[in-house]
Amino acid sequence: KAEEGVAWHRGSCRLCGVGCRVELGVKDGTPIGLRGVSESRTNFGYVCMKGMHFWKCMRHPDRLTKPLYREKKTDKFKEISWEQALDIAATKFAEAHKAGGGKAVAYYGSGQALTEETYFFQKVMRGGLQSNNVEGNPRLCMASAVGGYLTSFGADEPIGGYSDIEKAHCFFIIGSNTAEAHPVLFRRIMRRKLDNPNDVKVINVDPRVSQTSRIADKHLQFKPGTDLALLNGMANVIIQEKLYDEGFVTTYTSFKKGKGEESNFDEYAAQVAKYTPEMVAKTCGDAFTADDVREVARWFATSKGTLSLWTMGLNQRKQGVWANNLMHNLHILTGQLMKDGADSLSLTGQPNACGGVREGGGLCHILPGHRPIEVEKLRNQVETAWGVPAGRIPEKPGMHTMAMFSAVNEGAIKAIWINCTSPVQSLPNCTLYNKGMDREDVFIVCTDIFHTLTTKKANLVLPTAFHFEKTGVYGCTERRSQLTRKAIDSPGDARPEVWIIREWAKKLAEKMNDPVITQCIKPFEGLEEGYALPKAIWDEYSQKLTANRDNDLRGATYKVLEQMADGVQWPAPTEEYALTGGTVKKFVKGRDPMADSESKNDLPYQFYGPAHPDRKLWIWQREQADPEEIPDAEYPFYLSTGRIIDHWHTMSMTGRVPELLRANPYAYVEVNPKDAAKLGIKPGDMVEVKSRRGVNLLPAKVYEGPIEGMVFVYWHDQHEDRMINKVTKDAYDPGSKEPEFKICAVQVKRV
Ligand code: MGD
Ligand code: SF4
Repeated sequence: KAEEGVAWHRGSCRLCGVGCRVELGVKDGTPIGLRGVSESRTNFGYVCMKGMHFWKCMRHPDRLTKPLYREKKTDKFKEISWEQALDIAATKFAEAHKAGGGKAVAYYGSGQALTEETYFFQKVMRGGLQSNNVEGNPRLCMASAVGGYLTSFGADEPIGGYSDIEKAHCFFIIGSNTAEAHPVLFRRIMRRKLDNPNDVKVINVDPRVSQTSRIADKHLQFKPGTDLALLNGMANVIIQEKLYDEGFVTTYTSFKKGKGEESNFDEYAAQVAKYTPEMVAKTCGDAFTADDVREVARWFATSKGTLSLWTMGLNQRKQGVWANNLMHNLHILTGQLMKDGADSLSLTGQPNACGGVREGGGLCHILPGHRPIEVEKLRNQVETAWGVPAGRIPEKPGMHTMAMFSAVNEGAIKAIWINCTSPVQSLPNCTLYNKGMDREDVFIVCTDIFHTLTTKKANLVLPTAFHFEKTGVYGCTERRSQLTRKAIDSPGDARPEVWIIREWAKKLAEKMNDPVITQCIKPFEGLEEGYALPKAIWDEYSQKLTANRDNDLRGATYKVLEQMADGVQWPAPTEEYALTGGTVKKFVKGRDPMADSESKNDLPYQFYGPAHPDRKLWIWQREQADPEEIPDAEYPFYLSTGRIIDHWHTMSMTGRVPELLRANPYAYVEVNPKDAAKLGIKPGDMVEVKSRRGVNLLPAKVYEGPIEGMVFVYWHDQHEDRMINKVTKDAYDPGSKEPEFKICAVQVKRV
């Protein structure tokens, strides 16, 4: 009876990179609930707590419903019309451009924006405003994984996907609390282990014992920042005990060192030889033994299929790309890659970091279709597709995230558009990087569904449509595109971003008297915003800019995506092929159409990734190196930060859902019982966590989670006293430019 009159609309979940298939129930135009669908091959009907509840944001009374403006950041916001709002946004960006060209304007986006939104924003920025200052929060999240895949595999692509879970015999979970950050995927891993307790091993490698460790046969805990030694040590055992796959290595592997100089197997074996199990155990803090290193190396190498999974524990590091390389090394060395149940799979944090930002051109150094910006031929391909003059896109990459907000601090960026993210809270060492946002000579536009700590620093706040209030595509960890169609109207005057971008660009073209900007939006003129407009944007991107690229999506048209309830895995060059579900195992002839069409020899595997001219997988020599900041006498503890199951990032959404807020209302600091005893800290005591950059005041949870000498804080809380990014460090990986959120040094004391 309760279901009477309820229409269920298919789509994907709004939160996290798992990409669960869901259905939104709508009755009389109002959302009434969200459910999983048992026939889904992605989540088998399961959804997690936060996934189940995000629909409650849709009719939340705090939703932004009118454009808001203030000339000065000290003024109060006033409601204005869309006409006025877009005129102001265009005037300010035109003025900034006049003053400083493309370098003075910027777009800072999100791995939660739809692909159509990211693609369209970067088109107007690059083709229209001639600016490569196009960035987004995936820089804080996935950039090291991109660097790792490109340098190890030659393409920003893993080989397999979720279907390997049910075939894996060994899980190597490192730097990932999968149980809380990717809960529905973890359920599949747990099920595999419970159904095959003796045949499946789970190894968890993490400085903190988490919910994920509970199913582990072996948990290796280590001093933060020492895991590069462990990964090299495992490679050493595998070589010493001749557990590597000689045939695979000989046929498919090259060896590299430094910045890409040639090396060979013997040199590599000699480099890792110093990482003896005994040396590794000591370097990692003596929380495990040399025999543990030997044992996990053997499990890894000899299982019938080893699947490694990781996220921010490897990525958010000063040596993030190297850590990713070392992970891939183990898979290449042992051949634990191409067979079912084996893969080296970096889990994505957000629902559309893969698909939207990485593939759609949402970072300062890449154009759509994984095209590096410096390559003239690739820039010209994009210019031709857009019908803009050759040379329109600047040849140099724009500013990466940390450089972008430093330029805001200096007033060098004069107008910035922040979409679907809240950098005031999510940047490391945020007090420093927030300063510039208060400058009156920096104009800030925010597009969001709610007020956030960032909208509070804006001049112009534009209310946007939320998930299921607009149409578009997300891409999840396993490179699967899924369409969510508009199912309900947005509240008040909130509009989809694609409409906002088009109308803004129209005014920009007028104010700058630039017909090339008009050209950028010409294919989308007059289209209705709920479906026709995003469809036209998707068509342009997928048909013109992914053709014959490693993320070829030409077959994943809206028509096909509407039929394929679980979406389509790329590459999928034709509709006919996309209707089979797409590519489940990449680089394998007969299973990946690109491997067939790009085939250069009789070998079964074709590593066609554009970054490796020799079409081989590369094993890298990478040494253990310290993080940027390590504890000393003054700041004697490691601090690490991460997610908790009930909340999403800045909590701007999940903090407004009573069920989720009640479950975890505020951040706390986890302290190891041995440290707590030394410091006289009891459960619930208020504790000061202080670094060289800032301080937090947090209740203590005394818990055998973090290794001795380390404390852990989840980063979602917005309260001034508990915003841990005031404390974290802004050091970043020199290659990926991803910040080291996972490690810094702090003082910890009871107050
Ligand atoms: P979110 O809360 O995801 O955080 O950090 P942010 O991106 O800053 O912000 C998303 C915003 O989008 C919210 O304000 C939400 O209201 C808004 N929104 C929701 N739907 C829509 C929509 O349809 N359109 C628009 N325009 N807006 C919408 C994430 C970042 O934080 C990331 S990706 C990582 S991986 C980092 N992780 C991390 C960590 O592990 N530790 C610490 N200490 N800091 C971290 N910061 C990083
Ligand atoms: Fe949504 Fe991720 Fe939860 Fe699935 S696991 S329901 S995608 S938040």
